[in-house]
Amino acid sequence: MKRTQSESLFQEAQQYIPGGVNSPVRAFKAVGGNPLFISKAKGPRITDADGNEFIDYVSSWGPLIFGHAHPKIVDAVSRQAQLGTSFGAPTELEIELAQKVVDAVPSIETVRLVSSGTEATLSALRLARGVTGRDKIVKFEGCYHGHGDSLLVKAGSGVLSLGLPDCPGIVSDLAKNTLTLPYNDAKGVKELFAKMGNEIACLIVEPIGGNMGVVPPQPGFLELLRKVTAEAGSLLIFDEVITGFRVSYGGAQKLYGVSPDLTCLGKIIGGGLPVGAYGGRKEIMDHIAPVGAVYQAGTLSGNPLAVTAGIEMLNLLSQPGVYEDLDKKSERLCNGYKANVDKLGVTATFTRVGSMFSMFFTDQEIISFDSVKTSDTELFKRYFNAMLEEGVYIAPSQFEAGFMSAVHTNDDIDQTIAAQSRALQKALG
Ligand code: KE4
Repeated sequence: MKRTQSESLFQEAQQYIPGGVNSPVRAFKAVGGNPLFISKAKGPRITDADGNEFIDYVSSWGPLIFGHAHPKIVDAVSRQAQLGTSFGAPTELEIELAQKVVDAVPSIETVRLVSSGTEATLSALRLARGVTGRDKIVKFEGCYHGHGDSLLVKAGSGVLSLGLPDCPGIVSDLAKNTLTLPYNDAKGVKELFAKMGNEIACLIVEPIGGNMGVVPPQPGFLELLRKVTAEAGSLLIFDEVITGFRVSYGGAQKLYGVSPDLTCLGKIIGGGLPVGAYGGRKEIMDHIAPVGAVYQAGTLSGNPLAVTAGIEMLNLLSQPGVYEDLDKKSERLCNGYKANVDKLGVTATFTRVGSMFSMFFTDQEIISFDSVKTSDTELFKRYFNAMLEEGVYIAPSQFEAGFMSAVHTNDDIDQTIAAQSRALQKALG
């Protein structure tokens, strides 16, 4: 596969941008080689700077559930651009998107728009601490909630230990207020809240793990989180930046019937442009400035172009049958993968919730970050590069999710299944 253009662009990019990328996971560090520079994309396919075309299952890490450059989104954004790109003043468009989110997501009565998932989660944490007057927060190993300081924290020695900075620059006095548990660890959750529930401002969780690869909640896990946080007077925050409008029009909270106190959104609600959001009951959200005293602001929050893309995306997703179709397509792909794996005698475990899915090169049941870490990442590295050679673009890490779009056709899927069989054989050597 010709990569000369991407290679030279990568050399040039590194002169001006740290690591040549504006987000670390794009650098292909986990899979070797240098990143492909993408020049265009349409529907389920992307084309790199060397003209190589790929069937895409990264979907820009989740936002493009209706594929790349969807005409309804492009036309609407182009029209809005003619009317102005940013005013720093309220617009009718923001009311329209906010109303769609409020109508769709069961636990959201009012919502604040921001410009990224990270902004959404760090604002929600500040709000929870402001409302409860407490400092401690709880998160789960393997869940990623953006790069806010309180969230770039790794588990200390014991399960109930205080957090430690997960990278330089995180103040240890802040990190120690972040408590970390294994995902799906019901016993640990009960022990922690029994021990110090009244000190905990909030618990933040991806209701379906998407940043370890896809790790679904065990039956009863989300209900337990709802119970113990309510009993402790702590806020339950669902980070639905990936799952929001991905696994159902009302997100994971609709799918599983568990209502958090605050919900963080991003990705899909921006339709491929920068939008994040956090929302919840009005009594909580009214603590946010200018109504309340918890400060949060943003020059481009509710940006007209980004909000227009988000509105069009939610219009597309609200059509009847969309999620049933996404589920059927994703099942077709994963069943094809499973058939390939079985035929070749490869050890692999699959996870899927709707149109987010993963294949792990392990025989372990996938319930936590520890179980995911048993995967053969060397085999994944060979598999990833073989898939590229076969024209299929998957996430450049075993610990990321795969995404189906509404515009992948059965033919695209069958081509992918055939390509994956060849890629597996190459990877197995
Ligand atoms: P952003 O700040 O990247 O918009 O959102 C942060 C975030 C928050 N919560 C969840 C559950 C997320 O998955 C993310 C971001 N996801 C990663 C990859 N899974 C984005 C890719 C990247 O970092 O470049």
